[in-house]
Order: sequence, then C-alpha cells, then structure tokens
Amino acid sequence: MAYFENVNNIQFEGKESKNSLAFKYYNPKEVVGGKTMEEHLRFGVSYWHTFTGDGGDPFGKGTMIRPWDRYSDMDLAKARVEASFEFYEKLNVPFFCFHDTDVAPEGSNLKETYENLDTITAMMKDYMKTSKTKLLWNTANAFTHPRFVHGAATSCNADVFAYAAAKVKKGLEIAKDLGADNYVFWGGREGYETLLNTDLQLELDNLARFYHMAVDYAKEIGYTGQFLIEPKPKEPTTHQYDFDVATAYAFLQKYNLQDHFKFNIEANHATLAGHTFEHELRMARINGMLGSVDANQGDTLLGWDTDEFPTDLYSTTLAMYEILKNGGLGKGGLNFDAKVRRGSFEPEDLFYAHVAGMDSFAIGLKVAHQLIQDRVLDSFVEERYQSFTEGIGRDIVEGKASFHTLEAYALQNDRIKNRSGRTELLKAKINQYLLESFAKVTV
Ligand code: XUL
Ligand code: CO
Repeated sequence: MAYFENVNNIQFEGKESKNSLAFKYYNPKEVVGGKTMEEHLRFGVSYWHTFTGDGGDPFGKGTMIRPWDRYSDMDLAKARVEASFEFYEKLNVPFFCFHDTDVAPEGSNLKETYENLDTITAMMKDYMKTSKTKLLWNTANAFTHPRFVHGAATSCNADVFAYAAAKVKKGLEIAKDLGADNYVFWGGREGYETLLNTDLQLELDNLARFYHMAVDYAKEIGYTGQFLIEPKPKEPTTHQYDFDVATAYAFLQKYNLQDHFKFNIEANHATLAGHTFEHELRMARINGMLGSVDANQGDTLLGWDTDEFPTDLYSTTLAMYEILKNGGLGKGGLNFDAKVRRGSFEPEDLFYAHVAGMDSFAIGLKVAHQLIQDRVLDSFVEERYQSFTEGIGRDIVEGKASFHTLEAYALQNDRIKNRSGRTELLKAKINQYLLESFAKVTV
C-alpha cells in the first residue's frame, strides 16, 4: 500500500535540476575527503515529527493531512510503520529515530503498553530485514503523560522513578533487539519550575542513580550502543538539569558517568542556551564527547524551540566543520529533529523539508571540507597562538612557569603588543568559500 503515491524515489540530479523532488547537492555516493556523503552525514528521520506529529500548537488543533490518519489505535500505529518505511526508501535515508510513545499507543496498564510496543517493534524488525534503513537511536518518552508532571528520574515521587526506569529498561531491550546504534536520554521533565519546592541535591543524585542503573542494565543484556545525553536549557521545565554541554559534562564527571555517555547536540537547544550550534559541538568535541546531532534550527526572533528544518548554510558549514574535525560522528548521525511548519500540511512537504535539510548539510560538508583542506582557519589560529610555542608561552604550556617566573618576565616585558583577531576578514573568507566551493573538485 502506498501512502506517498505522488512521490517517486528521490534521486541526485545535481545543481542544475529544476525538479523539486530531487537532491541538488546531496549525492550519497560522492566521495568527499575519502568517505562518501552518505557515510559522512548519516541522516536520520525523526518518527515523532514526521509520522506522529499533527501540527497542533497551544493555540490550535493539528493541520497535517496524513494518509494514515484514517486509522486509529493499533491500526494507526501499524499504518505509520508501513508509511515510515515507504518514506525512508523514497528518501534513501540510512537511519530513523523514535520515542516509545511515537510508535505505539499506551495501553490501559504498563504490561499492555509493553505488548503494544512488542507488536510494533516486531513489525519494524521485519521491515528492517529488507530495508537499508537502520535505527540510529530510540528513547523513552518520560515527559508527555501526566504521571511525569514532577519529572521522571528527578520526580519527588519514587513510584514515578520506578515507572520511568521500567520504560528505559524496555527501551534498552528494544535498542538491542533492533540494533540501535545509540540510546538517547533527553530529560524532558528532568528539571524544576521553582526552587521553593525542590530538593535540588536529591533530584540530581537520583538522576545519576538512574543513569548508573541504565549503564548496568545495558551491560547485563549485552547492549553495546552508545549512550547519549541531549542537553537543553529550558522547555518544558523552567530549568532543565542537562542545561548545555558544559553543565551536563560537569554532572557526568561528578557522578563518574563520563566514560559511558556522549552528547547528542541539537542546534535549537544550543541557541536556547544562548550558544551557537557550533559552540556546543566544539565543547563536546574538545572533550571527546561529541556523539550525535539533532539537526534543526531555531528562529532567532523567537525564544522557544521551533525545531525548523536546517536551511541556514552558514550554520550547516560551521557544524560540519566541527564534525569533520571530530573525525566524524562515529555511531552517531544527523537526525532531523525538525518539523514542517503548521502551514506546510501536505504529505509532500515532508519530502521537500528533508530534501532541503539534506542538501543544506551536503553543502555544509563540502564547504567545511574545503576550509579544512586549505587550512583557512587552522593556519590563522595557529599563528594567533604562536606565542605559546616558544619562550615564556612554551614554559606556561609545559608547566614550567610559576607566578615568580611570570612576574620576573612581565617586569622585563611590559610593553605588550597584540595582533588583530581579524574577525571580519575570516567571515569574508567563509562567504567566499560558501560561494565558490562547489566550483572546486573535492573528490
Ligand atoms: C525535545 C527533543 C526531543 C529529543 C528526544 O526538544 O529534542 O525530541 O530529541 O527525546
Ligand atoms: Co532533539
């Protein structure tokens, strides 16, 4: 049964193509710096935005026209699986991601919820036998249902902690069964609204206890996927505990969890935290903690999480710069945690949106690769910090300096000369590379 009958397989047709349902820049088989685009970019489709979300917002009902919505309950869940694998194949995308509640409805009790999940994941497993699309990650939704009103692993109610643990336990079993490369923790309600009613210490200790139990259980069942924490500073809670990479990394180190986790960096979460996307990627990268990416973008005019498809080439370029410098994403990928706007309600819009995002990251990849090849930023940065490669700078870096030797040096060298940081020059160079990289052969 076809759910997207107006859409054929999306092919690479090149930048001269006028076909809206074709890739202009994403050519999966094209080699850039020794790897194909497909291997570099490892695109994923988010089940929740693409097959489950209906376009509802706090002011209005859903608007999305989805051919599978003529079904309900478990029939709807099954139709979504069918539609999803048709979508992956037509888009030629290597990965998908889901929350437990995106794929199967909750039953009247936890046991029934498990049964619904088992039916759907068995169906997915069947499709995956012949599909080239694999599971990048799955996760447990511990934020939508009213039981999570005060949090999940950080709830004041121990029964909720137990319920959330049961959901993650099941999620890890599913991850193992479906061969998920990663398992994600996004703490939807792990935070607080006000300190007035919050035991901050106990909540953070409990969150760490929860993560340790997850690590132990994965080991017990032999699940070897990468654990990822997805930082976000606010929304839905006023203050989310996994605020940003720096905060979450300090937490992981305090509780001795740093060897078991990496980060899933989402662009719109970075900007909500007052950082650029590339800042969060860089913070994760320099600490060896960059695991995966939720590829989207926010709206600079709005202060909430808009989850737009990424089309800003400046941002995709700087993101790919960090990812290439990281040596790639390993088991991670670029998951489009992005939704079509409420006004883009036709099924075809799902394809237009993903094509736009995939082409934008393909451009980012090529431009970033060229910037690295030509050492545009590297040679500038190297020269900028040159004072630390010799003399007193070298002593500092090698741990040979003290306040005594530095004072003696400063007394002799107090006529300091600084050099320009050349921000505007570097930005102009990036523009030049953005406009010209496609003329260059990068194979
Ligand atoms: C919410 C968000 C989630 C996570 C997975 O802002 O990004 O969808 O990616 O729970
Ligand atoms: Co996300």
